[in-house]
Amino acid sequence: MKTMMKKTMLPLQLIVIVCLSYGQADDSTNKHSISDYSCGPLFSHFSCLSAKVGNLRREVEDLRKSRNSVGVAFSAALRPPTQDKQGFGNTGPFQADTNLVHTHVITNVGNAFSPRTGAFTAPVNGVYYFTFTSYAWIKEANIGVALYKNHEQVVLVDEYQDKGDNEDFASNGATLQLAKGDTVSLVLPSGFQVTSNAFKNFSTFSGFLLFHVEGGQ
Ligand SMILES: *[C@@H]1O[C@H](CO)[C@@H](O)[C@H](O)[C@H]1NC(C)=O
Ligand SMILES: [Ca+2]
Repeated sequence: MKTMMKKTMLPLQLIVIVCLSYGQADDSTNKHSISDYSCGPLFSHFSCLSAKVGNLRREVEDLRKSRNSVGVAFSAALRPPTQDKQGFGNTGPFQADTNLVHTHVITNVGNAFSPRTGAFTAPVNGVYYFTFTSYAWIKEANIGVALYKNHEQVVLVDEYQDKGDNEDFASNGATLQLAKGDTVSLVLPSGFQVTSNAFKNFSTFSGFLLFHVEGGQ
């Protein structure tokens, strides 16, 4: 008889727990963590378990919210300092390495990219992907663009124009693990040039958060 009781009690327990936890779903002001609930002798077994389930539901809800709040993605295009009739113009060459500021924002979810400084600033510790495409329409000059993490060059493209070929695209990209506050920007190395267009988005810089790393580097 005793063993019979035990067997029928188990599914009943589950039903009661589920019912209680649904009943608690609106109580979102309770901010205890799961470990605060030890089902000690002072609590009745059912209400203790149902409190645990209710708490787990809220934790899952919080996690879901924090994940959704970290949406980070941008694309921006370079614009020329001066332009010809078709809108084309070159940036550089300069004697020193110079920040390339992509002023035309196409997408900037999360506002982590600044069209004023040209730099992306990581809003959270995480792994990000960046890519850039640089255009050249320059006779006998060299196109080159480098991607920097803080003050360190990470990847570079360069193209030495040979005679008879004066139109090229070059691109590169990198997956970077960043700490909150790290910056990523594009640099025009000294002596190089890049072409852009006032209306078309030829030379671009894009990046996005792949995933958040808890307490990461
Ligand atoms: C450049 O990007 C803008 C969006 O910011 C778009 O409206 C426009 O059509 C693009 N230009 C070309 C020529 O693709
Ligand atoms: Ca070439």
